[in-house]
Parts: sequence; C-alpha cells; structure tokens
Amino acid sequence: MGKGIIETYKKFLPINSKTPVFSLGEGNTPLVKSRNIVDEIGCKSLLFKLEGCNPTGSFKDRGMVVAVAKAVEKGISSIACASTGNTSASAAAYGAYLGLRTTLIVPKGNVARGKLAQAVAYGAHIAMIDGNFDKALEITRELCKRHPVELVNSLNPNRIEGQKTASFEIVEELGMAPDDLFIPVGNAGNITAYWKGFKEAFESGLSDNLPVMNGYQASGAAPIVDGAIVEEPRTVASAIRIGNPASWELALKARDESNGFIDKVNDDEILSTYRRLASDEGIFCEPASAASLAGLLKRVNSGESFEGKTIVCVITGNGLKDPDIANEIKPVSLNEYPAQIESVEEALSLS
Ligand code: AN7
Repeated sequence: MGKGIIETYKKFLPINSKTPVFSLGEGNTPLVKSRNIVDEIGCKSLLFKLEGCNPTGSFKDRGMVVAVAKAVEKGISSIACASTGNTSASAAAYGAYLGLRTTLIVPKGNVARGKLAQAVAYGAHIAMIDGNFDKALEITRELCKRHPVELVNSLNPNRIEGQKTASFEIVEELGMAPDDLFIPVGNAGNITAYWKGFKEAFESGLSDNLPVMNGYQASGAAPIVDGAIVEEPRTVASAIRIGNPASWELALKARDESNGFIDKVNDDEILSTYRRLASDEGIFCEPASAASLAGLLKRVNSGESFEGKTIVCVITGNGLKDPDIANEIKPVSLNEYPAQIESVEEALSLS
C-alpha cells in the first residue's frame, strides 16, 4: 500500500518497460462509512470514497500520474491543461516532481483560491483568460496541436486509465461493486473512468456485479441533463462550472450501459449537503464534491427507496481548496475571550 497507482495497478494500465514508475502517493484513498446520513437514506450501507485524500487534494492525481508518465516516456518535457483548478494543481505537482514545464490555461476569476495557490507554489506557468473553462480547453487543445506540448486534460486517454483505478479500490474493499455509485459530473472524465474501471473489474473476475452510475451536474451548468451546451455556466461549485463537457458522449454511454441517471442539483442542495457532510460526517469537501450525495438525497426526498443497497458517493476534492466558500459557513460559536480560564470556561456551555 502507498506505492502509488502505477506500481499497484501496472497490469491494468498502459505501462511498459520504458514507462517511468513514480508516485507522489496517489490512490489508496479511504472508503469511509456514513454514521449519520445513512439512516436518512435507508440503505444497507452508505460509503464515501475520499478522493480529497490524494496528494494534491483531488482525484485528478490518479490520472495525472499516468498521463505524465506517458509524456515522459515519449520524451516530452512540457505539459499543459485547461482547468477549473484541480487538474491544474495536479498537473503542476507532477510537473514539478518530474522537472517538466507546466502551462495552465485557466478561466480568470473562476478558480478557487486554494487551487490557484497550489499551482503557484508548484511553480507552474499560469495563463488566465477572459473566458470560461470551455474556451480555455479549446485554446489549450489548439496550443498542444501547434507545439510539442502534451495535453493532460482528460481528453488524454491516459488520464482516464489512471482514474479508473478508484473503481478497483472500491471493488477490492467491498468484495463487490456497489449497487449504486453517485458522482459529480463536470467535464465528465471521471464518470467515464469509473465506469471503465467497474467494467474491467467485472470482466477480470474481481467483481460479479456492475453498479448503477448516477452522475450529478450543477443546475446552472447541466448541459448533459438539459441536452444543450450552456454558454455561460453558473454554479457556486466552480470545479464543475463547465458548459460543454469533453466526455459528454462517454458519460451518456456510462449512464445507458449501467441503466443509470444523469441529473442535476441546484446550488442550495449542493451547499446544504456540503455543510452536512462536514458537520454530520466529519468530511470537509469542496462544494462540487457534495453534488454526489446531494443527488442521492434529492432522490430519497422524492420518495425513491434504496433499501438493501450498498451505495458509494465519490467525494472528489478537499474542502480547503475553496476557503472563500468555507468562510461563508455560519460558525456554531466563534467568540473572543480574554486569555483567562474563567472567561474561556463560558465557551464550554454556550448553546
Ligand atoms: C472536485 O480541474 O474539470 O466530470 O479542470 O475538480 O471528470 O470533470 C475538475 C472537475 C468533480 C468533475 N469534482 O469531474 C478541472 C476539472 C471536483 C472537480 C469534478 C471536478 P469531471
């Protein structure tokens, strides 16, 4: 354990004798049992796959380590991606580890503060554009066509290969695939990767079943649900503020092959679930990550029964990524006291 996903899942990945094997400690993330919200869902078991525990605080590290390894194998010394923040933080970290030049194209004003701080710290070259993520991705694709630079967005198939390993971990830990998987959807790479992973686990005999895939977009950025490109995607969850997902068709395929759903949750549902995950379960994630459980709660509230089901919600990123949204949470109590035991004692009994 702790060997990283290239070493651990070599035989499931496009790794050969020329591929460099390295790791920042990605993968092997916790699958945590719900203690409180599970009762409201009425299922057999509810589990959270904590992808915020990856080295840069999001699931992107699983795919990035493979994409970067394959770039280095090809002799490429420059990588680039467009990003709403987490892909860029991850690319910058692995780029720094391998001594690559990392160029990030990001939508100005649309990247959470923690993510931008990471990219700066890792020493990336950052181009902020006056446009949204979709425009940034369009430019980055063209940039990588014109120059000897490796595109490390999830359009790069090696990203999907690495990310599928989360499904293997879930299957190994449960001894089966869950009945239902709930997952946030932005550019739709992750839902594509999880489905690929579950299918491969099934085909190779690691599991005897396949899950129903349940993807959730944010209401103001729900092109897959609404069936049309969203020119100006809007949601508090900046990670999934995406109007034209690159893996749109593959997400539909995952939905249809698994008899699943892709639906949307609004910002109020995302934020209330985000707060509840922290206060009721001890899991502090970023807003986009709460879309998975928000989707499940929405279904339960509309009367659907999940009795007897084993359900996994993917929690894609760490709460510290977006300190500005976190600072809007109303403290239970947060007061100032003189530095004396008698005064502070009062804090013990405040309601
Ligand atoms: C926390 O970093 O697209 O559906 O550029 O950061 O695979 O896009 C981030 C996406 C969910 C959606 N949760 O996953 C990026 C980027 C978090 C995320 C998603 C993202 P995809």
